[in-house]
Amino acid sequence: MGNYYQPEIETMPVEQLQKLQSERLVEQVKFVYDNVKFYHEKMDEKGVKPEDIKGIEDLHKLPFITKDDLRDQYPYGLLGVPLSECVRIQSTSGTTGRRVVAFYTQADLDVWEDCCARAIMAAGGTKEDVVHVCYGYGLFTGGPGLNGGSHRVGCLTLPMSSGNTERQLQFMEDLGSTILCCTPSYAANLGETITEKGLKDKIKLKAGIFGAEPWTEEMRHNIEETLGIKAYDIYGLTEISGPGVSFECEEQAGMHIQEDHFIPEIINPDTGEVLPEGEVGELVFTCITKKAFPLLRYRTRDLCYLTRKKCSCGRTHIRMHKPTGRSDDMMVVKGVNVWPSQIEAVLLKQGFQANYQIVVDRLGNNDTIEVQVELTPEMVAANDKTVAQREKEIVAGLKSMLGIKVDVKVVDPKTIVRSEGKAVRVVDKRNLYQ
Ligand code: DLL
Repeated sequence: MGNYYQPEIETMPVEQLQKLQSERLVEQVKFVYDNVKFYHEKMDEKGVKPEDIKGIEDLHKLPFITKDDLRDQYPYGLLGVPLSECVRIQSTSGTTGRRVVAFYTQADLDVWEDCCARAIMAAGGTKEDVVHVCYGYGLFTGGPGLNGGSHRVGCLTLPMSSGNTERQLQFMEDLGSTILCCTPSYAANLGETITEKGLKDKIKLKAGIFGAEPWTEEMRHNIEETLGIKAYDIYGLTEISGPGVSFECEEQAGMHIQEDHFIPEIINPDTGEVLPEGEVGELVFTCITKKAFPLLRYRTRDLCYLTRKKCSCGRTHIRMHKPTGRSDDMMVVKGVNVWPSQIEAVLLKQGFQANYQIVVDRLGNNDTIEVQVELTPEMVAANDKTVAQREKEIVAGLKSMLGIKVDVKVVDPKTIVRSEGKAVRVVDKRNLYQ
């Protein structure tokens, strides 16, 4: 058993927490300076010595590290310990050609699993629960992270991995799964099949822990309704360990960042300036306990804001608001910044589900953007509006949200490919011409 159950740390008064962070930061900066040549040189270049970092108030003096740095240092350039001390790697999918390999010592794995255990407990998990993990296993951190966390809490753990929806539902029914862990898009997909097959009464789920991709409040309500559960958000990234960097409590009002391990900052992505609490900007993390892959001031590219407002759950750890997308997810279409999450919000508000795809292309010198979205079975049954009427309403909703004309095609149910892991929402064909 790990030492995840530490209410005294999760509810520690903020001054005490910050003192702990300062002590850990000072130690970590020295460790990194002495053991990672890359940081040593980067800090020297900036004229910062480990003794200049006396506490969290000096964090801003350290240089940033970016995904490009990770790629340049691939595979071993950022190791803080000899390779013989490492026991595991995990990796990002590398869909944009930027594969990142993260390393873990056994102690790093223990911390990561403790973080996931805290998230499961915050969602009401106890050793009486049956945790159904259908995040992917393997290099992706989702499956191994939640699996490890579930073991620590002592839950019966079903290492289902992704895909094979029939089998997922069979196990869910036969073994009485109570907590579902997967991407929100797969949860929606499962919910759809459960409704179709009339299985809702046979399913015992009470909670879901969903993350790895952005999802809207509207999508949360849909999932909660179709599965009859409370849906909790969980956030993390491979570079910083995996899922569990932050998680929602019963308030479902932002995710508590596990500040005894990770110090967050929000910066202006263009200037690097640190922004005050409450302002939206790029999330940056400094790991203060990790040893094999010890990142300081890592720029995540995720956009969100932080709040230290008191939470009724009693946890004092700062909360991050749902990332609205990544700064590099943003598309510039017809000269306007467009985030897929904005389009999703419009569709869900009009009663559609998150079964949609955005296709961006270029015709001559002009961008084109088309949103394809499926009719829901309820819409087909109600038959109260024509497809043309629905398309018109979406075009108007998107125009008022984005300020540009978007082509819309409403298609039949089940015609858009379902995702089993992270959903592919955007097909940007313009890249083909570059
Ligand atoms: O997605 C880790 C994870 C697994 C998190 C399972 C939660 C649950 P990566 O594949 O490295 O790691 O992708 C990290 O996914 O920088 C965000 O852009 C996005 N992301 C992760 N969680 C959320 C979330 C995992 N709850 C990248 N909301 C991050 C929005 C999320 N975006």
